[in-house]
Amino acid sequence: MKVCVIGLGYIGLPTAAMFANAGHEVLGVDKKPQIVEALNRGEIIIEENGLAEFIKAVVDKGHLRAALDPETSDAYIISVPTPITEDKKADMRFVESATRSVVPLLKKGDLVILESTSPVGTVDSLMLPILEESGLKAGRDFGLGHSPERVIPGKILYELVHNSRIAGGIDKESAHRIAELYKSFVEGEIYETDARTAEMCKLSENTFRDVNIAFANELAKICEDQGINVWELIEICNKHPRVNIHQPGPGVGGHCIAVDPWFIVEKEPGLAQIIRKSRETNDSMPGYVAKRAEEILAGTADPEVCILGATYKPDVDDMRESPILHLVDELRAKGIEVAVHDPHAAKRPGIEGDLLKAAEGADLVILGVNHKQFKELDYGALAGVVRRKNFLDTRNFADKAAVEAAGFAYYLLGK
Ligand code: SAJ
Repeated sequence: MKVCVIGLGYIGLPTAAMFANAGHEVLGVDKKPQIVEALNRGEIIIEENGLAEFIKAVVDKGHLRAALDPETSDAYIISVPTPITEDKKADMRFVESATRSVVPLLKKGDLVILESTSPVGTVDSLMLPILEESGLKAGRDFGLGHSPERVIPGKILYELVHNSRIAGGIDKESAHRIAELYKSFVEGEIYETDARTAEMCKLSENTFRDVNIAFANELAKICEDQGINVWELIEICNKHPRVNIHQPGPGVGGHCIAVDPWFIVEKEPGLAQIIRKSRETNDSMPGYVAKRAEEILAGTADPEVCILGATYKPDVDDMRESPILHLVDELRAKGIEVAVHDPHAAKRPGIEGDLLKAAEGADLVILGVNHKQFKELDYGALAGVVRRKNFLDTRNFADKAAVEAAGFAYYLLGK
């Protein structure tokens, strides 16, 4: 088939390459000329394990090329950002304009698939009326539906193939055709359903994780007050065969889990009570950590803090929506000077690549992200450059004995 993938980001690009590798003739479309030009040279401008080699191979074979605008195809896959506005509403402008760009090209027998994570009703209330401006009727003349991705950054190529997938159509025929198309590379199970269920599935999966993490964060606060170690508590609770409490931390980041629950709240503000409260609980964590830092630093003149880690999760370079950025703001608002060290994000402004430079003169070191590199820190060297030996671990990740052996006072979030 001729497949047109609109939006060549972290999801659209590998998805386009998967279809190309499966033998389809694929056109990738993006508004950014640098992405289009790079792809046509067989290159990419994002970081993802194995993606550069994979893209080069399919482009060299001539199965994948890129353009600024869509061209006549048999299937259109929309994989554009659905960001959130300041007042926590989904910004659907990119989905809308991508849908509009398909209208003049649409012909009988085509298939249009939304991949972007979107509020319930996007397919039937936003996309369908736009596409029918072509004079064609959805369902009768063309297929339409939603098939959200479920991949985790860092393992995208593996998970695109092996994860199970949802194919939600505006009718049974659309769902079935979507499933058949994705079967060209997906080895996991593909579940056929309606478009609204598919939209809600994706939102519910990420909301499940957000609510569970919020529960862990609330437990952390309760345990601190009750003289209990939350990490030990969770470990023991999770020995129960039907309990799986997630991990507390300095907050929830990324462009998915910290965003998607708001798409449910936006539609159902009266009903989505636990969901909203969970978002608020997770968003309260940077402030909570900052308050603990302030307590540890009480009485210190001109206090300085060094934070280890800036990214939204371990072992990636992605700083989008990172709770650490909020922690930095919270600390600075309290008049505390902050330096941030991150080996993965060393090239970003404000991030120090050299650990000892960042820690020089610090009165408190906060471990914010559980990067592999932070498992074997040289605490002796760290002790040599700081002003006061205080260490706050927000991830229960540092080697407490080694931290204390170097003379630091060890503090743990949730204890
Ligand atoms: N976090 C905790 N405690 C935990 C687990 C995570 O505080 O127990 C924090 C992390 O530190 C991080 C944030 O949550 O800041 C989110 O990280 P993540 O690794 O859980 O998730 P993402 O955002 O990288 O990817 C998620 C995945 N969804 C689920 O696991 C349900 C992925 O499968 C989705 O494809 C992706 O969102 C998406 O695109 O929606």
